Amino acid sequence: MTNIDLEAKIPNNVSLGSDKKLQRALEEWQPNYISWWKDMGPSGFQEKDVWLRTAISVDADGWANFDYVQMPDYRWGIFLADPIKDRTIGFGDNIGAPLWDVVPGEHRNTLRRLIVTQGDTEPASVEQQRLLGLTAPSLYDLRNLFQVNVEEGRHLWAMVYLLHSYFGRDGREEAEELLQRRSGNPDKPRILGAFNAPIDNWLDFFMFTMFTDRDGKYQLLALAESGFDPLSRTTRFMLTEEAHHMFVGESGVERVVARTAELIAKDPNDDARAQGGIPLEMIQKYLNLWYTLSLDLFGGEVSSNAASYFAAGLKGRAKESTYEDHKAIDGTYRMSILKDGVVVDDDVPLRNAMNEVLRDEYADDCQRGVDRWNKHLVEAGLAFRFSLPSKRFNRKIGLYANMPFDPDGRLLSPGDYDARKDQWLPSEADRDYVRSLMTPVTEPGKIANWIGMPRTGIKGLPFEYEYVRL
Ligand code: BYC
Ligand code: FE
Ligand code: FE
Repeated sequence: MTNIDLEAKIPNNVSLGSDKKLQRALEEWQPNYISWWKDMGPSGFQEKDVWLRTAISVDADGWANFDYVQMPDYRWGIFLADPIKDRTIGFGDNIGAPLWDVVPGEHRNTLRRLIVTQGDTEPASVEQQRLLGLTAPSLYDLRNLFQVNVEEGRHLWAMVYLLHSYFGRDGREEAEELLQRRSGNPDKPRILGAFNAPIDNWLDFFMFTMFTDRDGKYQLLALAESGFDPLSRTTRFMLTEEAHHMFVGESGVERVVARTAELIAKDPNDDARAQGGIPLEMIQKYLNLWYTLSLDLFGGEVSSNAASYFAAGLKGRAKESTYEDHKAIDGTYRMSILKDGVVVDDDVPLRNAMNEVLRDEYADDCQRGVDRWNKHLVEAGLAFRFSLPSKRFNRKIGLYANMPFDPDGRLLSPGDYDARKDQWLPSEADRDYVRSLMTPVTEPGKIANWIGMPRTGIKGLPFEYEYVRL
């Protein structure tokens, strides 16, 4: 395993010191990154000590060190997972061929685009979440938010390393632009839809880390299969960090659900809202919103882009080795498509269906989380159940973009849809209500009324621990 040089100006396990030109270029990018972080990173807490984990090795066990750090001093660095012995290109037209250690000329633009798209999401999410610290429900949650934020910052470093090392001047320009675009800014928006949507309360945040970070998991799994080995190794290490982000989301929503169930039990009229909680129906609307925004991130159902990524060996399926046919030339994939305004099943050539294959795996993974939330409702003796809406509902990308499907997947008239939309997605009134609950709780051991306690604290520490010193 390649040792991590933690003393270096840029911590890394890629022997950065032996490539002076690259090192200089990245050291020039570093202050721009820090100034972006100070402007667009977590607002109000830059000078506070936060109990954070930092990567110190890429070993499966014990890669992390926990300590108090002020966020601008976080040791953001470049960490690649170790190469997999004897790995060759695992799918597509070049199956069995040696991996690429440099960018093949014919795939240069495509690869750069994939890396830029991936890289763009990372700072975008930090920008989206920058004000949440001001309304955290507990110090435990505040710390988790910042942990997620610094790691998304590190994911940006991971992509910028690839751009600087392998894409010359174009790559350096792209790396600059990753610091120029701004989430939600109409003049210079982030690239993908969900990363321009506002995250203005903690329910948004938990749904985002549940559903949108989980798109990250699936995209990273697909890129980890890449024949371009540096991309594969970078994304494999990013995946180890991603697990925590999804934990924050899934357990966060779970704690909201558990608390709502408690408040319903307490109230003479079974009214969570009367007790200052978030009603189950409202939670479902936020689920509908972030799940569907995240479905869009997989791209069109039928995609020639996806087919060519696969053919070239640039982007595979999640856990490609679990499939039998790695060429996918003759296969088809059954999906619902629109024919003359009617939804019908159709067999699409497999390579063109790769976005949908990945989206379906993702949907199954989301369902497992939703099932765990529902267990709380069963235990509480409540009849309500959460569910994932139809993949046709609220889409902005692909076959079903901007069409009035309801959460059951039925096509409505535009008028009907508009009249009922507020039953399915957070309305202004819902947003106002959730926002009204977001008063900060900053005393160690205390927690806001609308959310339950976590099962355990961080890394064996109690919930009462002072995770952020204010
Ligand atoms: N918004 O063939 P199509 C993460 C564009 S999240 C706006 O259907 P393709 C994270 C598309 O670019 C993971 N535009 O799509 C999570 C294309 O444009 P052009 C991020 C969209 O190329 C939380 C056109 O529509 N990683 O890490 O097969 C916190 C039709 O293209 C969208 C990646 O995305 C959209 N939602 O697939 C922090 C992996 N969807 O060519 C981080 C890299 C599509 O007409 N990216 N378009 O100009 C990819 O693999 C692909 O670019 C996509 C799109 C899967 C996103
Ligand atoms: Fe990330
Ligand atoms: Fe993430």
